[in-house]
Amino acid sequence: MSHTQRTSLKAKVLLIIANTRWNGKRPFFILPHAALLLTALLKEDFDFAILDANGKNLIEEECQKQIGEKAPDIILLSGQATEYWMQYETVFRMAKSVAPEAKTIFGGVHPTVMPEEVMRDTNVDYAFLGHAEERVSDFIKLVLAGDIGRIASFSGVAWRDGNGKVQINPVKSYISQIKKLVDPDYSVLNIEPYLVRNTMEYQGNSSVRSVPVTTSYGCNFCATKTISGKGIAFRTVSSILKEMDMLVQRYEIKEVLFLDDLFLADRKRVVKLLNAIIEIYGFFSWKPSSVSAWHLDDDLLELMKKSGCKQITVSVESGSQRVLDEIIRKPLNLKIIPPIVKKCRELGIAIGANFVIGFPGETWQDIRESVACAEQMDFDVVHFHIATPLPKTELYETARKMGALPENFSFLNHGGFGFSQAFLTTDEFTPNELMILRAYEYDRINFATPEKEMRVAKLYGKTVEQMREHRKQTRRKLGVHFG
Ligand code: B12
Repeated sequence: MSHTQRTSLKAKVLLIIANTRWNGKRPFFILPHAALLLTALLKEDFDFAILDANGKNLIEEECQKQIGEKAPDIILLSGQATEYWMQYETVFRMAKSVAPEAKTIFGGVHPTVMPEEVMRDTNVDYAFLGHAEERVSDFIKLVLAGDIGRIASFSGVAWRDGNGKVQINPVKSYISQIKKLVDPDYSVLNIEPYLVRNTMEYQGNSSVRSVPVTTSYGCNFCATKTISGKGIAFRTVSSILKEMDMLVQRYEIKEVLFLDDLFLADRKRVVKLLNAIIEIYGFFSWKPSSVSAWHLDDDLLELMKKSGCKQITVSVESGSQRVLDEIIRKPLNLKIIPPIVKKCRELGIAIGANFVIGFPGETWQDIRESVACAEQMDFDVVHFHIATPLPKTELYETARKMGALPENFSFLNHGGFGFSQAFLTTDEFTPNELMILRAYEYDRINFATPEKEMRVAKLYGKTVEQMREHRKQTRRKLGVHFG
């Protein structure tokens, strides 16, 4: 359709959500919060649409066809994790082949931490770094107007100058510095495909209609200093309740997942939210993602239970106090964990724990201490992860300086970067040792007795037989039990 035939005078902006299953990757099926915020930020100014290849499970050809049919002026893509970089490249290749005139803008975590690399792909016209609030609409207008002069001084974008040379304007502000957070807008994305995830392959497993609600932005670990700065932006209780109410009324949601890792960080806000949930719903099933143990105490756990919390996962990371203190500098005293487990048992809140093995500087003995801790503390389920040197993290820099990364290491490795892969070799461990240990200790600890086997199966809403098959695949593929 030519521009003159259009009914709307507004420019057509199309946000594409890549299909996580492309390129043989594990499926990832969590409602993308960024898409809801971009809707709120763009739908008034533009003719805004979303092409959700993930929710609709579109094959590449179908996605490409639909991009062509929509004839957008601007194509947006959000990249939350470097692990999925191949799918992002696929989207831009498709976009340029059927809509060569459209300008492509790549935002989200991946372009924020790796702008040089993503701009090597000439199908990406612009990388957008950092938060979108108070910026994205203005930027799209500049792109539509071809105003290179103002783009050149727009902070937090990567672009090409008249000679085709990539220029990167550093990020000047973070999400905690903006004046007002926007509420997620559900009016354009069809969220139905994301509501039930009752399989073990998808994160945020749930057998009832459930949805993640993000309540804060920022974090203290990982690549977050590059992405969100040091501050934290908390949504207000009334904004969260408004979203929950809409989800219940319109989508008959039965459970909410609070997946932001800072959900409990502001005690006052959590207490206010949970009391309001009790007042409004009496009881509403909810689960947080991983929580920091030091935010928990008996009073809070009781309130959490009363309001509907079914399950928590504590991020212990290491069972070696030395590793916590000296290597990851996490302010966690392991002594506080057993009383929390005890209280959760008393209240009937299921408690899982996350451990990370394979940090640079960690000894084999430290790793064995983590395994022993995971076993002795009697969690309902434990997960072992392998330290991943993500781009723009201290972990990556330390590993590089130690010579722990392979010579040909690349984040953009076709063989796979990310989940359940080990990369570091030190005097103490090799990638293979870590992957074998992880898969077998997961199996040994979680399924030690018939009672434990049933407990874990129940937690996942699976039968013991289904669980056994999952375990077999986990062992056979050393943890890569999907795809
Ligand atoms: C909550 C969270 C999750 C939740 C997801 C919840 C959800 N509904 O999406 C869960 C627990 C499921 C999760 C899973 C994973 N996560 Co996570 N997660 C986070 C966390 C803590 C916050 C993310 C978030 O919701 N932010 C709020 C949203 C709105 O922000 P945003 O996506 O960045 O979007 C803003 C801007 O980037 C921008 N923007 C985004 N897209 C676009 C697009 C355009 C065109 C434009 C202009 C702007 C724009 O606008 C938005 C509003 O300002 C971040 C840490 C962080 N501070 O970012 C890690 C983080 C993103 N996760 C990370 C990882 C590694 C993962 C996993 C791969 C872990 C794993 N091994 O399984 C998976 C895979 C996720 C996937 N497939 O995308 C890493 C990614 C690092 C990297 N380089 O890859 C981070 C940065 C943490 C870290 N370790 O450093 N995660």
